[in-house]
Amino acid sequence: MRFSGWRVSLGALVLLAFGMPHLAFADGYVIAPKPWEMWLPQPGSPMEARIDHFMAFVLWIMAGVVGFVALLLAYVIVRFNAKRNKVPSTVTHNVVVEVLWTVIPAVILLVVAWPSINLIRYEADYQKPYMIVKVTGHQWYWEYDYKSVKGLDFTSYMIPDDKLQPGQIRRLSVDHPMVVPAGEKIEFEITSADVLHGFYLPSLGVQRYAIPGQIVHSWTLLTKPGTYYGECNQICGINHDAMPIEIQALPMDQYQAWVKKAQAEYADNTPNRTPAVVRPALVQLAQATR
Ligand SMILES: [Cu+2]
Repeated sequence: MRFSGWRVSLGALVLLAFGMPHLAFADGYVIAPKPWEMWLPQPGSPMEARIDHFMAFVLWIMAGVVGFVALLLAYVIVRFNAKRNKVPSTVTHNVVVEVLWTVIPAVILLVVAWPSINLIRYEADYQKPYMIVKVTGHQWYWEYDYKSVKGLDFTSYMIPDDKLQPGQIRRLSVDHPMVVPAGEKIEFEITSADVLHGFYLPSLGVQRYAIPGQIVHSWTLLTKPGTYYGECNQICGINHDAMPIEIQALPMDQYQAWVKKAQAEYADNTPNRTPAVVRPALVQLAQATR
């Protein structure tokens, strides 16, 4: 059994998250970038929590290595400078030192590689999801096709700056967010209808290319009901910055109510091909340089 300790902390995280769902939801739990934010976003999924743990683990090892090398350098500069060391040493080999400086870095690499490979395996395990959403990148919007819900396939466009409502976030809020149940495993089948896009959700630890003609699998599990944001992070054309991702996680009963409503509402909202956000100045620029 790998990572039993991590599993325990994961369980604690899930317990913590589900112990207070009403509180969190009533507060309008939102993980979005903030001005001058310096650290990683709060993890919204167990995957991101594991990535954060692993990042801190490697960072501390790195800090130890950097500190040790800096101390050695300082010692050498002080102890073996030309003034204090008139006759230079002619030693060229020392078996003990050579074995140590080979074995210790190799052990450090193994210590980093083991949890790293386990994390990659965990990220790759998209099996047994509660539901599958097929995510298609278009120039320049996203399309979400709920494979387990008949007829639920809709487009998601960014709200243009001049149409923002109070509470919406500039260049992150969308007209139709992806809505999923909280606490359930969601599989993504990521693809593109035109060029390369990037399905990037920093607070959920998901970052996958959307490649035309290919399906790339990923998954998430949103621990708390709330709103989570991401962006296309693959430069995909003139409105690359206008295709954010908004995901709303609802408690299961609210999600099921949303599905009924959405099925009726989006029944004829099969993806249209009209770009909602085309900034005239940039389009003119593109035409002028064609
Ligand atoms: Cu894109």
